[in-house]
Amino acid sequence: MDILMGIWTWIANNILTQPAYFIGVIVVLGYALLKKPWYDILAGFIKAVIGYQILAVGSSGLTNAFRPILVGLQERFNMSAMVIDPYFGQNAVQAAMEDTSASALSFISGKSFSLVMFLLLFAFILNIVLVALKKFTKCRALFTTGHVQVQQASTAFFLILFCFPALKEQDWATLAIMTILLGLYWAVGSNLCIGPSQELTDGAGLTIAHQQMFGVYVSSKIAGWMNDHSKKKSKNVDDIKLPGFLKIFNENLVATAILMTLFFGVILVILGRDFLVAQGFMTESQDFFMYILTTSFEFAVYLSILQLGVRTFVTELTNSFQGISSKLLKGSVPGVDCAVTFGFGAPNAVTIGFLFGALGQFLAIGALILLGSPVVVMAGFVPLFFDNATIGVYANHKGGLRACMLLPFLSGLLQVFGSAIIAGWVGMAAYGGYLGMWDWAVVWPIMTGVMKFLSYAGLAIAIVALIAIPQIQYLRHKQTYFMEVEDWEKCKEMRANGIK
Ligand code: ASC
Repeated sequence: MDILMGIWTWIANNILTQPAYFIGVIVVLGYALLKKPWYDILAGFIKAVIGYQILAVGSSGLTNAFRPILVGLQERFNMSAMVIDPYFGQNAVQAAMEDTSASALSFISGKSFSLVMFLLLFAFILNIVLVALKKFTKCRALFTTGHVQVQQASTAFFLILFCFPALKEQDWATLAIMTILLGLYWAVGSNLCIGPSQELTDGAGLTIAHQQMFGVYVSSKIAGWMNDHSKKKSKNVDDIKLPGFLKIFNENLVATAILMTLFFGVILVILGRDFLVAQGFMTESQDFFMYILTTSFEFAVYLSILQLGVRTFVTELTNSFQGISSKLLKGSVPGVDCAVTFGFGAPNAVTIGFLFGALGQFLAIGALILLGSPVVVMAGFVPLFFDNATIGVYANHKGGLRACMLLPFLSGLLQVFGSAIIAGWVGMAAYGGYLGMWDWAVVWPIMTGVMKFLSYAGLAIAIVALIAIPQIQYLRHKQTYFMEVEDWEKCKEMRANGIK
């Protein structure tokens, strides 16, 4: 038993929760199934792992550089606010588990975090089973983003125990319920995004496995609807050619750098030089203006790194996954980090999505403060950027600039209001953080509400609703549903000829 435990801990820590190696292992397995020579397998492994590591440098570079700046706002104004960010959310769950004080939340206090890791494993196995049974379940996507799975498993653990506190001492029953809900959410959510992702990438054969899957699907549908029902179509961000001096904005690096200098410039000026020095952001001898410029430009730097990472590993993943989808899990696609989509859509849609999401979030935060809400939210960088930029990319693809502004803006509002309501209600706000991404500010709060008020009937409703989603998708596209992942060119052709 000890040996098995040791193996599981090693796999969990080194592969399952490390997307770079997870993807690397998938590439090795895929190429091996395709009977490629060993040196191709090795090269594929290296490119996949390094590509993902490059992506992670870009993404964590962005997060590490800009998260403290946003959180700084809270300290600067002595606000007691809950930060909406997946890492803060995970810490909040851990803190609630470890809290044994008088004010601790009884349903979660004293639970061990290792249960969360078991939940992750079981839910992932369920995801595989659902895909293996795709003939019946209609689920075609596998969740591979381990770091996100840890954050989600923590939050789901908290929310579900909140709904069923009587289960606190019955670990197996709790884990069974949680596994079903979370495993279904992973399989169904990533499956939902296959259609929009195949359209966006023109058949790269991947989908998103992240924290805004329902958000992306809904936004993509609304964007398409806006496009179909408006007399004047909104142009794709890529096709907008600005005149005169504005044409410098046509270039992504320039646009990002200028817009971010304005955006973070204002925030840094509000924070003030003294605060930044005192907090260790900059040194006493540094020039304030040059500091603002360098910091803001870093945004464009990390974004470029991120896109390079995507280019490095996507081809390997797509090619090797054919081995898995033809031999092991027939007709399946890998679900990957949402940042992968930044390598496909219009580059400026990333920036526009981020900025309009920020507008929505800041307005919503202002409203919470003005209304005297008991829970005040602080914008976290990860939802602000990764959710809204991703939604921007998909919205732009289906509905052009107008959708690329509107849908991230709405997302910003939902992220703040949804998180404030759920985290205030379940008690996570007291521990300083909540996951805060779209699905966790909208979909999970709804499921939590239904389960808290209707108990096991609510649980049944949530499970049936999740199971029904891919079935409905299938019924609406019976003839091309599986073709969508098996032969994208043929699928496009059939759909162009009106075959559903
Ligand atoms: C998350 C999370 C991250 C980022 C990253 C985006 O939700 O935990 O580190 O988004 O996955 O690339």
